[in-house]
Amino acid sequence: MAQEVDKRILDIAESIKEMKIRGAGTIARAAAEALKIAAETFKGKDYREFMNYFDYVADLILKTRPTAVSLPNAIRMIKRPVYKKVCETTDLEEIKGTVVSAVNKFIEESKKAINTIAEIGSRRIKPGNIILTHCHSRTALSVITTAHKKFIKENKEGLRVIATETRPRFQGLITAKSLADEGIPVTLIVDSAVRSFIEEADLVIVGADAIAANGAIVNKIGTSLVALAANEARVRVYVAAETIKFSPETLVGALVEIEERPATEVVDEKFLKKNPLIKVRNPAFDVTPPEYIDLIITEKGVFSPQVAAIILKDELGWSLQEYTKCY
Ligand code: RUB
Repeated sequence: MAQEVDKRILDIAESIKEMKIRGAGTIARAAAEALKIAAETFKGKDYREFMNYFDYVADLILKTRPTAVSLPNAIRMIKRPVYKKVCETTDLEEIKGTVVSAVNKFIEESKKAINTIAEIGSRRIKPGNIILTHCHSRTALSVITTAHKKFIKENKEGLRVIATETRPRFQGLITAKSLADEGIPVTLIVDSAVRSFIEEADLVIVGADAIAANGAIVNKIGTSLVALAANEARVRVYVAAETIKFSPETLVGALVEIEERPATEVVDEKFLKKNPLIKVRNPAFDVTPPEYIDLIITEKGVFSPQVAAIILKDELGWSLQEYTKCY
């Protein structure tokens, strides 16, 4: 690689790997930002050299975490107009400008999508509802806080939330703190207490890392158990997710890869050394079958998981076509 990778790009890649940048939507927007930095800091004069650098950075970011499908979707959405531009012109400035505007458009639309989901989702919540959530999904939280603020403004009863702590990385603590900052009372529980508390809840709202063509949801490990308990207790389960969480590859038979993280997130090095016969498994996500999901709330509207394949065809089907490469 003629151009050395910019330090800010390496920092983004490292932060995603180490989960300083985390949550599927945030990862996607950070990936887009890295491509913009690539365009803004490229020092060469040749468009082909730039495109090689651009592809290299895209691959570097893609390899950081495997499950959140919004990451490859974001990269595809940015690559598409850029590759098209390269077929029209060899002017480097124009090509770099296309990267910057594609990234800006992606980030702007993604933020707008979350606000739309919040607005749509909040219509499904009633004053005084108790909502159970798992992990830390900014999309799910935007639905909850939007509904709560609306009720308070209308002098109605606000919401309460039951948040799981979410072992082993404790993202539930971020959830609890950010809801408390919005004035929403939160009860924090250990993950294994979900079945004991589910009957207190009116609704479950979670986010998603990926949505498969059959309507299955891939989200933080434990989500499927929450959904199972909710199903048993006849509590509805809503998934709040941008359409960039739908996985186009699953339309053609691929499975979503479930990230397995280090054992040291669960127990410390000392424990592992002392107990060589104990093997620790640490999958970061699990799959909730469509039967356990009542509704997927997206920026395009609310859908039952059974229509996931249609959403995929309408919104992201193009991404399965090969790019025309003109360099
Ligand atoms: C985060 C997680 C979130 C989804 C959706 O996992 O599972 O529920 O990513 O989040 P991790 P958002 O902490 O391992 O990244 O709605 O913010 O995209």
